[in-house]
Amino acid sequence: MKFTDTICSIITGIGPSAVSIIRLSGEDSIEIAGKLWGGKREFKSIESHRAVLGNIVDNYSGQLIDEGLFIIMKGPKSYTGEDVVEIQSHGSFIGINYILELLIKNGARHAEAGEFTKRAFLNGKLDLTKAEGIIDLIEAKNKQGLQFAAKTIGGTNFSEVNNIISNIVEILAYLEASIDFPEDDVPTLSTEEKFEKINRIKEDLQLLLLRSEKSKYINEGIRILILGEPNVGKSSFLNLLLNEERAIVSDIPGTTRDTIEEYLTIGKIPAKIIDTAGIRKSEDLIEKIGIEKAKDSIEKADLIIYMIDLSQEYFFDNDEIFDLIRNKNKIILLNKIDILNKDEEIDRIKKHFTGEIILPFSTKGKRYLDILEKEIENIFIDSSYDFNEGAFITNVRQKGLLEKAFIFINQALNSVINEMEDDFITIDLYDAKSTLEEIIGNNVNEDIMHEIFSKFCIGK
Ligand SMILES: Nc1nc2c(ncn2[C@@H]2O[C@H](COP(=O)(O)OP(=O)(O)OP(=O)(O)O)[C@@H](O)[C@H]2O)c(=O)[nH]1
Ligand SMILES: [Mg+2]
Repeated sequence: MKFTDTICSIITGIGPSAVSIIRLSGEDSIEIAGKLWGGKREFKSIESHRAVLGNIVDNYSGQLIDEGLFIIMKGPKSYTGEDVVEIQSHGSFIGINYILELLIKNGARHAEAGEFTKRAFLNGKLDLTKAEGIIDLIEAKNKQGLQFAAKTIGGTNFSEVNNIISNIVEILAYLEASIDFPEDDVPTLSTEEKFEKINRIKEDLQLLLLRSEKSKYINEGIRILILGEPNVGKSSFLNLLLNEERAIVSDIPGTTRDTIEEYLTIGKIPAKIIDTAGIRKSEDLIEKIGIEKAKDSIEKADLIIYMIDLSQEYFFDNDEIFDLIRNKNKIILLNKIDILNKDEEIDRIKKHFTGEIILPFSTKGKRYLDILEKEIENIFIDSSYDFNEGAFITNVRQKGLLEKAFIFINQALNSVINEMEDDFITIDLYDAKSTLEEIIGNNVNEDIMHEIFSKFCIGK
């Protein structure tokens, strides 16, 4: 696709730094960057993909701005597929803005968020899975997420989806031939062959969906809600996880008044953790926090950490809070074991909460953290699963389309089983095909494209 305008933007972080990079992309990028070039050689004669040092000069006033490296990358061998120039200057806020203003004065336009990558996509330099992989890589919250994203950029997801599309096309070719030329001697598929071929596609999709499900929490993270009576150590627990004094801790019950939310990583899992005001059993829970609000945050949570203060006697007679979380993933922490380590009391609580994960704990020191982290990972990640093998579709948009394609394939398979006419089978196969094509970006509309690329940061 040919764009007539040339866009520019800083592509490194903003703020004082050793080096910043400004990128220009478009037909006139060499011409425009050349206006600021204060080096010895004629700018246009510089070889592609070669870094050359020269002055950066204001072509209107003649003022010297900085010294920098200029790199011309002639299309199509560039990020966007267009002629690109990158200027590496010192990372001065004033200097960078000066250069950008000049580029604009000389005919460039400031790039919108994601516009470089959008051009790369429209010029066929990358498909949508790779484009979305770039966002995931930039935003990766841990090494595993980074690895998924890097593989996506490497093309793993693209090729697995593309293979399935090719397999669908192959069956369609057979079916169409027998529909269009029923009298002729074209090769046809028996019901068994149709079943076998379409079933293989179903299995391929199932595998992709399974991998996507297995990696869900690694990618999307979890919400952890800390609940318990006042003074049991909820805020101390939050602080211990964060390794900082984030929440106020005191021995006065009712210290935390509102919820406190923070982000952290537990093992492989990114998590949002929410500390709450203690819930007093003696008081009317409904009045205290508003049942709807409590239910809402409980419902949204993937894991409840329910804390009990071992140094106080725990009364079971009024398990209102517990009733609310009965059906949730939860871990019960018997806190303050450093003060009181009484086996009978622990046994008594364990007996009451049979079937629950119950861990002795103390927020004084880190010695109980490892076990807790393992338990959390066990709940959300299948540790026996090999996360290195194959494609992991982690993007929510792509996952939704996979599910949709799976339904179409299932319908096609049912048509085969019920020995319906080939017409019925092909309709669903075509729908499955175009749904999968949307994943890699072969037939996405402008709105979807806008939505995807607007998620990028400026300069990407
Ligand atoms: N010995 C001991 N004291 C603890 C432990 N955890 C918390 N405490 C103490 O218990 C008191 C209450 O701790 P917080 O973390 O404020 O408890 P909370 O559950 O957030 O209390 P509220 O916000 O009032 O609901 C403080 O004096 C803490 O120092 C622990 O594991 N061992
Ligand atoms: Mg608190």
